Amino acid sequence: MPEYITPFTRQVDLQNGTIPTAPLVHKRYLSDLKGLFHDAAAEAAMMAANPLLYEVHEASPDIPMDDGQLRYSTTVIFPGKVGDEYFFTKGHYHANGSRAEIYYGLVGEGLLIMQTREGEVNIQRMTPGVAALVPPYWGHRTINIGTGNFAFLAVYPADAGYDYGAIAEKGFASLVVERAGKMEVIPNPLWQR
Ligand code: S6P
Ligand code: ZN
Repeated sequence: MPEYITPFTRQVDLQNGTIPTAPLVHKRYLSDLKGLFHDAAAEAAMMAANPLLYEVHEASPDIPMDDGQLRYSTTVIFPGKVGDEYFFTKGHYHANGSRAEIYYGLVGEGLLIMQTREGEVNIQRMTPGVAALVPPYWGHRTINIGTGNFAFLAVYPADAGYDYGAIAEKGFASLVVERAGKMEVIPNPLWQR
């Protein structure tokens, strides 16, 4: 007999993207993303205030990390910038690189930036109702380019895992910044393959 998981549902709040009954909520502050924003001086200047950049509401943290199991969560990124760069998530590859993921836009306006380990970049716009596929082996980060919260649902294999190292070290080949009041995607001058 297989080991059965008891089915369950959780309400997702479509006003703000939270899961009010989530058993686990991660809060990520600027200090958790130290060194990731391209303007180091702007980052240092904001560090004393240490704003909350985003929350991850984990619907199913107890689902075992076994082949075939799924987990889901919502991510709520608050609006703001470090220098001219919009608030974003840390970004990761899946430690188990062959694992894909689905994102579904819930609230606000964002971008999903993806990158292969060879440096190919792909950027998709995320708004409420947009479903995005993160295929296997693509690193991924989300960015709030709006003036309110940006939130999305993520569904992913429980054994996907997280590899934050490569992105923490090298970042993405493109940066998303605001110039003269408009969103722009520019090459990351520090990026090397
Ligand atoms: C998990 C999925 C998301 C992110 C979340 C925060 O595979 O991609 O739930 O974990 O959006 O991003 P990060 O990069 O801080 O884990
Ligand atoms: Zn992921």
